[in-house]
Amino acid sequence: STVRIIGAPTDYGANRRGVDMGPSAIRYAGLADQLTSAGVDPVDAGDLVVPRAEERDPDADAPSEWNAKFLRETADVCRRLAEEVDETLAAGNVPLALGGDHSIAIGSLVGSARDAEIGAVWFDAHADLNTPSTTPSGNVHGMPLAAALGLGEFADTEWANASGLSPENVALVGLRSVDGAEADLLREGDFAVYTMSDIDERGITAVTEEAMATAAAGVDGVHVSLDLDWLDPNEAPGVGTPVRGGVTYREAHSAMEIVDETASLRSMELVEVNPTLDQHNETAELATELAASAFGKRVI
Ligand code: DIR
Ligand code: MN
Ligand code: MN
Ligand code: MN
Repeated sequence: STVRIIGAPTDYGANRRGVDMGPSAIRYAGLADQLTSAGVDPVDAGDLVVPRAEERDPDADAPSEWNAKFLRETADVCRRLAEEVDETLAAGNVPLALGGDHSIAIGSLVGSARDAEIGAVWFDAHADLNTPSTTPSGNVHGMPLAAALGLGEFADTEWANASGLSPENVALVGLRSVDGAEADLLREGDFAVYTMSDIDERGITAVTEEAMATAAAGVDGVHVSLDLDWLDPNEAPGVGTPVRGGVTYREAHSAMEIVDETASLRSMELVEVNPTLDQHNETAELATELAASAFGKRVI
Protein backbone atom coordinates (compact mmCIF):
# COMPACT_ATOMS: atom_id res chain seq x y z
CA SER A 1 0.00 0.00 0.00
CA THR A 2 0.94 3.65 -0.34
CA VAL A 3 1.36 5.78 2.77
CA ARG A 4 0.95 9.50 2.10
CA ILE A 5 2.92 11.70 4.50
CA ILE A 6 1.27 15.06 5.26
CA GLY A 7 3.21 17.55 7.39
CA ALA A 8 1.27 19.90 9.66
CA PRO A 9 3.95 22.07 11.29
CA THR A 10 1.83 23.81 13.93
CA ASP A 11 2.65 25.01 17.41
CA TYR A 12 -0.58 26.90 18.03
CA GLY A 13 -1.91 24.28 20.43
CA ALA A 14 1.01 24.00 22.85
CA ASN A 15 2.72 26.63 24.94
CA ARG A 16 6.21 25.39 24.17
CA ARG A 17 7.66 26.67 20.89
CA GLY A 18 9.52 24.25 18.65
CA VAL A 19 6.93 21.55 18.04
CA ASP A 20 6.38 23.15 14.61
CA MET A 21 9.76 21.64 13.65
CA GLY A 22 8.39 18.15 14.19
CA PRO A 23 7.71 17.29 10.53
CA SER A 24 11.26 18.28 9.52
CA ALA A 25 12.81 16.36 12.39
CA ILE A 26 10.77 13.23 11.65
CA ARG A 27 11.64 13.32 7.94
CA TYR A 28 15.32 13.96 8.72
CA ALA A 29 15.25 10.98 11.09
CA GLY A 30 14.49 8.76 8.10
CA LEU A 31 10.73 8.25 8.01
CA ALA A 32 10.58 7.40 4.29
CA ASP A 33 13.33 4.75 4.60
CA GLN A 34 11.68 3.27 7.68
CA LEU A 35 8.34 2.99 5.87
CA THR A 36 10.04 1.43 2.86
CA SER A 37 11.65 -1.15 5.13
CA ALA A 38 8.15 -1.88 6.47
CA GLY A 39 7.11 -2.84 2.95
CA VAL A 40 4.91 0.14 2.14
CA ASP A 41 5.46 2.90 -0.43
CA PRO A 42 5.88 6.33 1.13
CA VAL A 43 4.76 9.38 -0.85
CA ASP A 44 5.47 12.78 0.66
CA ALA A 45 2.79 15.43 0.14
CA GLY A 46 4.98 18.07 1.81
CA ASP A 47 3.84 20.42 4.54
CA LEU A 48 0.67 22.45 4.89
CA VAL A 49 1.46 26.16 4.92
CA VAL A 50 1.19 27.30 8.54
CA PRO A 51 1.68 30.97 9.46
CA ARG A 52 4.06 31.55 12.35
CA ALA A 53 2.44 31.95 15.74
CA GLU A 54 4.40 35.18 16.36
CA GLU A 55 2.58 36.81 13.46
CA ARG A 56 -0.85 36.02 14.86
CA ASP A 57 -2.98 37.18 17.75
CA PRO A 58 -3.81 34.16 19.92
CA ASP A 59 -7.17 35.62 20.91
CA ALA A 60 -8.41 36.76 17.51
CA ASP A 61 -11.76 35.45 16.42
CA ALA A 62 -12.44 33.01 19.25
CA PRO A 63 -15.79 33.56 20.95
CA SER A 64 -14.83 35.81 23.86
CA GLU A 65 -15.95 33.34 26.52
CA TRP A 66 -13.79 30.57 25.00
CA ASN A 67 -10.42 29.80 26.59
CA ALA A 68 -8.73 28.38 23.48
CA LYS A 69 -5.60 30.03 22.05
CA PHE A 70 -5.12 30.39 18.29
CA LEU A 71 -8.53 28.89 17.61
CA ARG A 72 -8.92 30.56 14.19
CA GLU A 73 -5.47 29.39 13.05
CA THR A 74 -6.11 25.88 14.38
CA ALA A 75 -9.43 25.74 12.55
CA ASP A 76 -7.77 26.83 9.32
CA VAL A 77 -5.03 24.17 9.52
CA CYS A 78 -7.48 21.45 10.56
CA ARG A 79 -9.87 22.20 7.68
CA ARG A 80 -7.01 21.86 5.20
CA LEU A 81 -5.62 18.73 6.85
CA ALA A 82 -9.09 17.14 6.84
CA GLU A 83 -9.27 17.78 3.11
CA GLU A 84 -5.84 16.19 2.51
CA VAL A 85 -6.71 13.16 4.64
CA ASP A 86 -10.06 12.70 2.90
CA GLU A 87 -8.46 12.97 -0.56
CA THR A 88 -5.70 10.53 0.41
CA LEU A 89 -8.25 7.95 1.54
CA ALA A 90 -10.42 8.53 -1.54
CA ALA A 91 -7.37 7.70 -3.68
CA GLY A 92 -7.00 4.40 -1.83
CA ASN A 93 -3.94 5.42 0.19
CA VAL A 94 -3.21 5.66 3.91
CA PRO A 95 -2.68 9.14 5.39
CA LEU A 96 0.13 9.66 7.91
CA ALA A 97 0.02 13.16 9.38
CA LEU A 98 3.08 14.63 11.09
CA GLY A 99 2.67 17.26 13.81
CA GLY A 100 2.99 19.75 15.04
CA ASP A 101 1.09 19.77 18.25
CA HIS A 102 -1.81 17.41 18.94
CA SER A 103 -4.49 19.92 17.85
CA ILE A 104 -3.92 18.67 14.28
CA ALA A 105 -5.70 15.45 15.27
CA ILE A 106 -8.99 17.35 14.87
CA GLY A 107 -8.24 17.63 11.15
CA SER A 108 -7.08 14.02 10.84
CA LEU A 109 -10.18 12.68 12.56
CA VAL A 110 -12.61 14.89 10.66
CA GLY A 111 -11.01 13.90 7.34
CA SER A 112 -10.80 10.21 8.20
CA ALA A 113 -14.44 10.14 9.38
CA ARG A 114 -15.91 12.18 6.53
CA ASP A 115 -17.05 9.31 4.34
CA ALA A 116 -16.77 6.46 6.85
CA GLU A 117 -17.49 5.25 10.34
CA ILE A 118 -14.22 5.11 12.24
CA GLY A 119 -12.77 4.27 15.63
CA ALA A 120 -9.80 5.95 17.29
CA VAL A 121 -7.03 4.73 19.57
CA TRP A 122 -5.29 7.48 21.53
CA PHE A 123 -1.76 6.56 22.66
CA ASP A 124 -0.99 9.45 25.01
CA ALA A 125 -0.09 10.29 28.61
CA HIS A 126 -3.02 12.72 28.45
CA ALA A 127 -6.71 12.31 27.62
CA ASP A 128 -7.01 15.42 25.38
CA LEU A 129 -10.67 15.67 26.40
CA ASN A 130 -10.67 19.23 27.69
CA THR A 131 -13.03 21.83 26.26
CA PRO A 132 -12.72 25.64 26.26
CA SER A 133 -14.62 25.75 29.57
CA THR A 134 -12.70 22.96 31.34
CA THR A 135 -9.14 23.54 30.04
CA PRO A 136 -6.60 24.53 32.69
CA SER A 137 -4.22 25.90 30.01
CA GLY A 138 -6.21 27.25 27.06
CA ASN A 139 -4.01 25.06 24.85
CA VAL A 140 -5.97 23.31 22.12
CA HIS A 141 -3.53 20.35 22.12
CA GLY A 142 -5.36 19.30 25.32
CA MET A 143 -8.73 19.31 23.49
CA PRO A 144 -8.60 17.43 20.16
CA LEU A 145 -10.49 14.31 21.21
CA ALA A 146 -13.25 16.43 22.79
CA ALA A 147 -13.40 18.58 19.66
CA ALA A 148 -13.64 15.66 17.25
CA LEU A 149 -16.40 14.13 19.38
CA GLY A 150 -18.28 17.44 19.46
CA LEU A 151 -18.23 17.67 23.27
CA GLY A 152 -19.14 20.82 25.19
CA GLU A 153 -18.65 24.05 23.22
CA PHE A 154 -17.52 22.01 20.19
CA ALA A 155 -21.06 20.64 19.66
CA ASP A 156 -21.83 23.28 17.04
CA THR A 157 -18.33 23.71 15.59
CA GLU A 158 -18.54 22.57 11.97
CA TRP A 159 -14.78 22.20 11.41
CA ALA A 160 -14.28 20.09 14.53
CA ASN A 161 -17.03 17.49 14.63
CA ALA A 162 -15.93 14.16 13.13
CA SER A 163 -19.29 12.88 11.92
CA GLY A 164 -18.34 9.19 11.69
CA LEU A 165 -16.66 8.90 15.12
CA SER A 166 -18.57 7.86 18.26
CA PRO A 167 -17.35 7.48 21.85
CA GLU A 168 -17.99 3.72 21.97
CA ASN A 169 -15.25 3.29 19.33
CA VAL A 170 -12.69 5.42 21.18
CA ALA A 171 -9.94 3.86 23.32
CA LEU A 172 -7.32 5.76 25.34
CA VAL A 173 -4.12 3.90 26.19
CA GLY A 174 -1.39 4.82 28.68
CA LEU A 175 -3.06 7.63 30.63
CA ARG A 176 -1.19 9.11 33.58
CA SER A 177 -1.98 12.84 33.55
CA VAL A 178 -5.69 13.61 33.54
CA ASP A 179 -7.38 16.89 34.53
CA GLY A 180 -10.45 17.00 36.82
CA ALA A 181 -13.16 17.42 34.19
CA GLU A 182 -11.48 14.83 31.98
CA ALA A 183 -11.52 12.32 34.83
CA ASP A 184 -15.27 12.92 35.29
CA LEU A 185 -15.86 12.23 31.60
CA LEU A 186 -13.71 9.10 31.62
CA ARG A 187 -15.57 7.77 34.67
CA GLU A 188 -18.89 8.10 32.83
CA GLY A 189 -17.82 5.03 30.89
CA ASP A 190 -18.42 6.03 27.26
CA PHE A 191 -14.80 5.30 26.32
CA ALA A 192 -12.46 2.32 26.68
CA VAL A 193 -9.88 3.67 29.13
CA TYR A 194 -6.50 2.09 29.92
CA THR A 195 -4.25 3.88 32.39
CA MET A 196 -0.60 2.99 32.98
CA SER A 197 -1.83 0.90 35.92
CA ASP A 198 -3.89 -1.22 33.53
CA ILE A 199 -0.77 -1.74 31.42
CA ASP A 200 1.17 -2.69 34.59
CA GLU A 201 -1.47 -5.23 35.54
CA ARG A 202 -2.49 -6.72 32.22
CA GLY A 203 0.49 -6.07 29.97
CA ILE A 204 0.75 -3.92 26.85
CA THR A 205 -0.23 -6.78 24.54
CA ALA A 206 -3.61 -7.55 26.11
CA VAL A 207 -4.43 -3.87 26.57
CA THR A 208 -3.59 -2.89 23.00
CA GLU A 209 -5.43 -5.87 21.52
CA GLU A 210 -8.56 -4.92 23.47
CA ALA A 211 -8.22 -1.22 22.60
CA MET A 212 -7.88 -1.94 18.88
CA ALA A 213 -10.77 -4.44 18.93
CA THR A 214 -13.03 -1.94 20.69
CA ALA A 215 -12.11 0.84 18.27
CA ALA A 216 -12.57 -1.40 15.22
CA ALA A 217 -15.90 -2.96 16.23
CA GLY A 218 -18.50 -2.33 13.54
CA VAL A 219 -16.65 0.50 11.78
CA ASP A 220 -14.70 0.88 8.53
CA GLY A 221 -11.28 1.45 10.10
CA VAL A 222 -9.29 2.90 12.97
CA HIS A 223 -7.38 6.17 13.33
CA VAL A 224 -4.26 5.76 15.47
CA SER A 225 -3.06 8.91 17.20
CA LEU A 226 0.44 8.63 18.65
CA ASP A 227 1.47 11.45 20.97
CA LEU A 228 5.18 10.84 21.67
CA ASP A 229 4.67 11.85 25.31
CA TRP A 230 2.95 8.46 25.60
CA LEU A 231 6.43 7.03 26.06
CA ASP A 232 8.50 7.48 29.16
CA PRO A 233 10.60 10.69 28.99
CA ASN A 234 13.72 8.50 29.18
CA GLU A 235 12.81 7.18 25.72
CA ALA A 236 11.20 10.34 24.33
CA PRO A 237 12.69 13.48 25.90
CA GLY A 238 11.80 15.72 22.94
CA VAL A 239 8.20 16.53 23.88
CA GLY A 240 6.63 19.64 25.39
CA THR A 241 4.72 18.01 28.26
CA PRO A 242 6.74 14.99 29.46
CA VAL A 243 5.19 12.85 32.23
CA ARG A 244 7.17 10.26 34.16
CA GLY A 245 6.06 6.66 34.22
CA GLY A 246 5.29 6.09 30.55
CA VAL A 247 5.64 3.02 28.36
CA THR A 248 9.06 1.64 27.51
CA TYR A 249 10.69 1.40 24.09
CA ARG A 250 9.80 -2.25 23.82
CA GLU A 251 6.20 -1.81 25.01
CA ALA A 252 5.70 0.91 22.41
CA HIS A 253 6.95 -1.33 19.61
CA SER A 254 4.83 -4.19 20.84
CA ALA A 255 1.73 -1.97 20.75
CA MET A 256 2.50 -0.73 17.23
CA GLU A 257 3.02 -4.32 16.05
CA ILE A 258 -0.47 -5.10 17.34
CA VAL A 259 -1.81 -2.07 15.47
CA ASP A 260 -0.43 -3.66 12.30
CA GLU A 261 -1.68 -7.16 13.13
CA THR A 262 -5.21 -5.88 13.73
CA ALA A 263 -5.26 -4.87 10.03
CA SER A 264 -7.77 -2.10 10.66
CA LEU A 265 -5.43 0.91 10.44
CA ARG A 266 -7.08 3.61 8.32
CA SER A 267 -5.11 6.73 9.19
CA MET A 268 -2.40 7.73 11.64
CA GLU A 269 -0.54 10.69 13.07
CA LEU A 270 2.70 11.28 14.94
CA VAL A 271 2.53 14.40 17.12
CA GLU A 272 4.25 16.51 19.77
CA VAL A 273 7.85 15.83 18.67
CA ASN A 274 9.79 18.95 19.70
CA PRO A 275 13.40 18.83 18.43
CA THR A 276 14.39 21.91 20.47
CA LEU A 277 13.84 19.85 23.64
CA ASP A 278 15.29 16.62 22.24
CA GLN A 279 18.66 14.90 22.49
CA HIS A 280 20.20 14.37 19.04
CA ASN A 281 16.78 13.95 17.39
CA GLU A 282 16.19 10.66 19.20
CA THR A 283 12.46 11.30 19.75
CA ALA A 284 11.93 11.87 16.03
CA GLU A 285 13.93 8.71 15.29
CA LEU A 286 11.76 6.80 17.72
CA ALA A 287 8.65 8.16 15.99
CA THR A 288 9.87 6.82 12.64
CA GLU A 289 10.65 3.41 14.10
CA LEU A 290 7.24 3.16 15.74
CA ALA A 291 5.50 4.16 12.52
CA ALA A 292 7.41 1.39 10.74
CA SER A 293 6.20 -1.16 13.30
CA ALA A 294 2.61 0.06 12.87
CA PHE A 295 2.92 -0.38 9.09
CA GLY A 296 4.31 -3.91 9.34
CA LYS A 297 8.08 -3.83 9.87
CA ARG A 298 9.35 -6.94 11.61
CA VAL A 299 12.81 -8.33 12.48
CA ILE A 300 12.48 -11.21 10.02
C1 DIR B 1 -3.23 19.38 29.70
C2 DIR B 1 -2.01 18.95 28.88
N1 DIR B 1 -4.14 18.28 29.92
C3 DIR B 1 -3.96 20.53 29.00
N2 DIR B 1 -2.37 18.21 27.73
C4 DIR B 1 -1.48 17.63 26.88
O1 DIR B 1 -3.32 21.56 28.80
O2 DIR B 1 -5.12 20.39 28.66
N3 DIR B 1 -1.87 16.81 25.97
N4 DIR B 1 -0.19 17.86 26.99
O3 DIR B 1 -1.10 16.01 25.20
MN1 MN C 1 -14.97 12.68 0.24
MN1 MN D 1 -1.94 14.60 23.22
MN1 MN E 1 0.18 14.07 25.64
